[in-house]
Amino acid sequence: MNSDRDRLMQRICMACRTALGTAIVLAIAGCSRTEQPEQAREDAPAFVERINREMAERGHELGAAAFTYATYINPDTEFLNSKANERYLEYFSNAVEQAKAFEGQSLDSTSARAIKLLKLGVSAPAPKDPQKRAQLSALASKMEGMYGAAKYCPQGPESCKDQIELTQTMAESRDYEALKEAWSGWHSTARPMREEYANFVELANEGARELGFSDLGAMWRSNYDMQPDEFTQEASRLWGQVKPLYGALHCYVRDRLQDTYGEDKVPSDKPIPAHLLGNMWAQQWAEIYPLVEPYPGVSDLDITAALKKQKYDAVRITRAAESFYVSLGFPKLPQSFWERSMLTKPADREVQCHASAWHMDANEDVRIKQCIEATQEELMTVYHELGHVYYYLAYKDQPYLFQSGAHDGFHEAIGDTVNLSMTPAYLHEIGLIGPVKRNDQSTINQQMKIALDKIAFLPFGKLIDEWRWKVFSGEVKPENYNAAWWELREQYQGVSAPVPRSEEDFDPGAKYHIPGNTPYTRYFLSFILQFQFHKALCEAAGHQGPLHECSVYGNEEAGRRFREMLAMGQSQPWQQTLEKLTGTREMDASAITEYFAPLLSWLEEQNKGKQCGW
Ligand code: X8Z
Ligand code: ZN
Repeated sequence: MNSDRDRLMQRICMACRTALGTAIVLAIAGCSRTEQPEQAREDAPAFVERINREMAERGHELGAAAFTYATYINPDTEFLNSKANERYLEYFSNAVEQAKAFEGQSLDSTSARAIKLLKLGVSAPAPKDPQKRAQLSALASKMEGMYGAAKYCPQGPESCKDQIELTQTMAESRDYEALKEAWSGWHSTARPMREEYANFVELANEGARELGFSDLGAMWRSNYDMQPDEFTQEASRLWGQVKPLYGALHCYVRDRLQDTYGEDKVPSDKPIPAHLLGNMWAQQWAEIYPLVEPYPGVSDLDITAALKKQKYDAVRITRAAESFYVSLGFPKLPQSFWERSMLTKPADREVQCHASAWHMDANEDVRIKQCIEATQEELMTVYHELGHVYYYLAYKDQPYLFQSGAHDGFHEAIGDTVNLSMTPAYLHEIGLIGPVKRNDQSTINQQMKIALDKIAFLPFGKLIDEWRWKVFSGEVKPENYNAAWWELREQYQGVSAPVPRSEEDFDPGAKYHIPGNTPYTRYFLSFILQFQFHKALCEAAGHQGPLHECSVYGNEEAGRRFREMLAMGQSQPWQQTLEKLTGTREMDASAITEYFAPLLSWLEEQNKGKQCGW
């Protein structure tokens, strides 16, 4: 999972002890006029100070239960995780209740911000009713485990394939039918989650309403230092800015897939069948690079082959990522990181393989959990996860309620910003590819490879929460879950289901962040922001020349500026934090457009006279 969600979970946890304390104190207060409850005497700074302390402690407890569950899925850890969550949620409800004492008062700005963030501190708030809270926690825990342990077993238990194997088929196979089977097989594993999910939505929505939000989607949209409706507009505006880039890529890729699979399988003017793009969710397409390579034979960009040839294992990959951050002046990872992280998939137990970074103790106990394989995709993901880890370490001295990304898109963008500096020159420097020939053709090849991840992702990043926002608001009801999902997939991504779908299916549940209840707009924002960060860091490093050639590897000044931003955490509105690094207060697609300028004009040339769109 990602960092912020962990943080949210941690925040949920932390509320417990105070909750109990409060309950007792208030009871005493009720029967004695002379004794004032401790909290009643607290001013806002003292309240915030106490909550910060308590939450850090409770977050530690929840984090321990959640990490244990994620790295050893079984009925006992599911139960313990659910109980820990329940306790955290109880604390959280009580803390929010206590914070109401300060409503309408004029507070110092730090306390006011902390109290506002406290209220937004969980991704699924529970109703006050203890029974419903228990149900919500149990459902969340159960869905997480179902996803982690899911397998497709076409012919009995001997034939089972897990997500890693099916993902590999999606990446490597070029056989239409084999791809279709892997796709359908994995998606069939989500069917049993449908009912749980619908119940979960009911309960979490009720919790959000009790907190004063119109539904859980509105609560999620409230964490961006602007009104939730404004944020919806903002996200649409950004999508509008990048939509033409996606349209151009889609048009070219569809054409090339037609060359591979034939016009009957990939018709012009129609959405692309979702199983042909090298990825289970068609979210990032780099795996089909060999099918769409603009100038075959011009450049060697096969990092996966190099990793395998050089016998890179999980630790060595993680050390390589650490070295990048250290080159920017970040510290070495603490010894406990190496001792407590899960870097490979254990052979003897079920785990949640979806990569995640963890901040266990609000201090230096940081970890990642990933089933690292020697592939380019996994390599990039390790650098991504360490971005979260270095954010945690950079803001560890902030009060607990400010220990978060400036907004959640910032958290997701740190490691990806580093990914943008992993240029052919850098990869050559660390010995993963041969010397770099820099010419127009190799530039287009290189840009294509990156665009298959970065541009292809944008509509996917946008639509996941569009679906959830509709689900939470009640616009999409359980009986339309799947149809609404495919409507958005077609509309935004221009992809279609490879086999007929019905409301027996629950395709959203086949994507980790739905059963994991991790908000997803963060990634959409990140994929725009990371180019803004990259540009700012390149300027700080004094880079001359096109943006796509810049790597800040080894540049201390860029590192200093980066750390300065990370250290602020969520202590001030993100606009201020963004301005400090980039000079602007707005998220904006001009940097991503600048970065891909060579590819874009090339694509326009290729697409001339073609029927683009779907
Ligand atoms: O979930 C992730 C990270 C963990 S925060 C591996 N990502 C999204 C996804 O895989 O769907 C990174 C890119 C988008
Ligand atoms: Zn992440």
